Amino acid sequence: MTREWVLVSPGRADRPWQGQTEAGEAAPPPPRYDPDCYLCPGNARAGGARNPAYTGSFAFDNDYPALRPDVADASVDIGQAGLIRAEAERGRCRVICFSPRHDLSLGAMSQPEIRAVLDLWCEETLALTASGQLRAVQIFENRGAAMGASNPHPHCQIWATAHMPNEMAKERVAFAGPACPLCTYLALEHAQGERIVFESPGFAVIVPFWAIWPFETLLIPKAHARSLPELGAAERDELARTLRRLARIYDRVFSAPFPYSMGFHQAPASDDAGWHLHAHYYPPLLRSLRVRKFMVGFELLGQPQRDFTPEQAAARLRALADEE
Ligand code: H2U
Repeated sequence: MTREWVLVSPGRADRPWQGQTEAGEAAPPPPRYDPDCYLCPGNARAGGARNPAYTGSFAFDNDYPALRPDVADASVDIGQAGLIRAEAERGRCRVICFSPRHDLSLGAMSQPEIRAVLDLWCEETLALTASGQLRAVQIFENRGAAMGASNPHPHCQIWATAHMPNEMAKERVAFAGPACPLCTYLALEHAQGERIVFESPGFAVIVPFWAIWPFETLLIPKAHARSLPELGAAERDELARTLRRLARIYDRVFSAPFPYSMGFHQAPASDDAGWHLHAHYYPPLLRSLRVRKFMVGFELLGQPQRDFTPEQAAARLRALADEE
């Protein structure tokens, strides 16, 4: 998809480890309501606003947005060399609480509750692009302190930008055609079967052949939908079940809440390239709850390297899948 190589070195996970371990992920479960949480219903946020006594999912403008809508066009290219080049960026940042409950996660929420979150993602996607000013809508969840989540209350963020972010720009090249790479890829994965974690009539969860992170997965709708709002009611129900099922598998890998960053790549507004909606899950853990994969030395200076094969990761995740 991005025309980059990954070095696969099965067996390296056996090497001794005396380095950093993660602390705190296996902390005691949080309470249902935390009076000090800035995301719980009725509580004051750090920015001064107060949350309503919401009973389902709840969206608000990020009080510390990285992007603002009211930015004038501007660009510089010092010496016209393309090296010291900048463009003004406009956008909006939203925060979505999945549930009023402080102690839940997508894996612990019911399918109808997740479906409601999904409907809110669709509404937000349409609302953020309605004015024609913003094109790319990035929905993402940072889960767990190891992935920089600022608070255990189940939530995600949405950043919508006028320009295409780098990762989407790379994928856009692959989606420019003529054939859809994800439709082709799904057919190849079905033929091989080795990297599929689980599937339902409408969705497949795969450890992609090009996975970088140890337990990285790709969630793909089998039908060629371009964006979340394009999914019909039955597909949304099924996607909600899929999100729940995958979250539960991850939490079984090390018998504890599994940190990750996940997010959807959907067609930018008014884009005519052949996008195929999908979600990436990037979990950082390698050997245990306490030992993560570091993307350092060779990964930073050369290319990503993984310590066991995507087929091994898929087999491990597949063994933890249930019918839920
Ligand atoms: P993360 O846990 O992924 O950082 O998301 C939480 C977001 O919530 C974060 O971007 C915002 C932070 O800016 N936030 C508010 O908008 N209001 C608050 O009162 C605290 C946190």
